[in-house]
Amino acid sequence: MASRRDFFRNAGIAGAAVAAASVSRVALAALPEPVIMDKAETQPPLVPANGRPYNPVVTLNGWTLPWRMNKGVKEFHLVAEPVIREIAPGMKAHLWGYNGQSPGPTIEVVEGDRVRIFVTNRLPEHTTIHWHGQRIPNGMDGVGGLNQPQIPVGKTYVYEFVARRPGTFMYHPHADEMTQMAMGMMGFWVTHPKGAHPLIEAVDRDFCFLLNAYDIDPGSFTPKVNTMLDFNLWTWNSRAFPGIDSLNVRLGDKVRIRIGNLTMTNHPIHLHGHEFLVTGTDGGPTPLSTRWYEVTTDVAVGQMRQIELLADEEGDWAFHCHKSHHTMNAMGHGVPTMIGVDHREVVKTITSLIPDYMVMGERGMADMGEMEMPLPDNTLPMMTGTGPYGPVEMGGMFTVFKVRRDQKPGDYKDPGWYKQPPGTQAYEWTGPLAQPARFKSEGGQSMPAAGKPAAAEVKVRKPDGHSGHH
Ligand SMILES: [Cu+2]
Repeated sequence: MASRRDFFRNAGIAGAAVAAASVSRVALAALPEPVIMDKAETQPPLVPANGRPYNPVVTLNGWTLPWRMNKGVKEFHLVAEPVIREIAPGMKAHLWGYNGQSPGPTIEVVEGDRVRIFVTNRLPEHTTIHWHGQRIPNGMDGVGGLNQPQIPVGKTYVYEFVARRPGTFMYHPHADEMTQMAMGMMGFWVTHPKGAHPLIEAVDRDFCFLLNAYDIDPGSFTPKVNTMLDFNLWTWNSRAFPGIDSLNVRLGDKVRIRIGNLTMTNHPIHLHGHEFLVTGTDGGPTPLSTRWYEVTTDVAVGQMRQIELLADEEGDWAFHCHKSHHTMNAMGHGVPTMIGVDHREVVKTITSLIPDYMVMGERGMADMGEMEMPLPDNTLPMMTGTGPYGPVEMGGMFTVFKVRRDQKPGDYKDPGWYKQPPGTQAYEWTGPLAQPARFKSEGGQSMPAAGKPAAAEVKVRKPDGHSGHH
């Protein structure tokens, strides 16, 4: 164990790849020693120590797997194994992943590289790895039973191919897929272009992460693997807000963000304060004629999107999935809308019967962000996080894109909260309020209401507690 830890200290934390010189001839004949990560924080970019040069990516709350160069072949060692992943401070999940974390480490290579990946199976069942999006020999495609036998428990298989196409890819099992992906088995893959590429621009910062989702009951540790759509934790690289690190850039940086979706629903990913171009998919770089500016791009199931922008507006800009229930953490379902219902008296009665009963949302749900209900062990508040001006009332797929004038080139550290210059922040109006002008007829001038319909309100509540459609 000690040697593995030393190896990791030298290779991973120092941010340097494993140089061929550091590995003995004897070791080269054997498997590359697996590098294990024990942290969930964003690790610094892994600057390549050998092979063709490239500008490395930064994996949000993740890391890049070091390799060894063996006679011109880049050798990686992935270990599929049970892991404990911190989803956010206060909640840990028992997942399956690779090399100590879920998702597994990012693999970065260069177009034309010959790559050899040793995959050791330390799971309690068989597995495989599929290299999503890549051009590879059919026998390396990793569909268990179709392209290869499953990798049995305790065995190591070798995948070897040339990374033919530059772009943004991912990897995941193609064996007992629903279970293994629900448990967190996945990772990112970036193939950098060999030299200048007409459709791939050089950028100052290059981020990547996977969209994933879990169904973990509050108070428990292991995802339910038979859930089809009703997940309750919406995560980026198996982290939920406020556990997702911010993306920290320098004013004027060209920024690329690569996103892959391995959940079972689509995610409209939205950035504040800037416009971006979709410059690539898992099919490769997009032709210039197909690019237009967006502030939201939908990433469908099994898709990857690569976006690029000029970070030319200073500030703390929200960056999140635009499905509002994806910026919330686990909550009880079937909670009725209580806005406008004053149930203070009712509560007294109910509390005498059910001591833990709690009223939710009679003035909207913002109370939840402020109060943070008492929680069972090992879960996250539904809405949480505190910014410089109060509760942020978020969860799940939410973080902050921080643009700073004084961020040093190559410095990915969190610069803290942005201080808006005086006179550039929304403020309270304290003058008199004018009465709004109103139309006299309710139907408008061209179509006045003929007669008022009788006021009626229908609420359907089924006996099992699920509300019907209103
Ligand atoms: Cu979403």
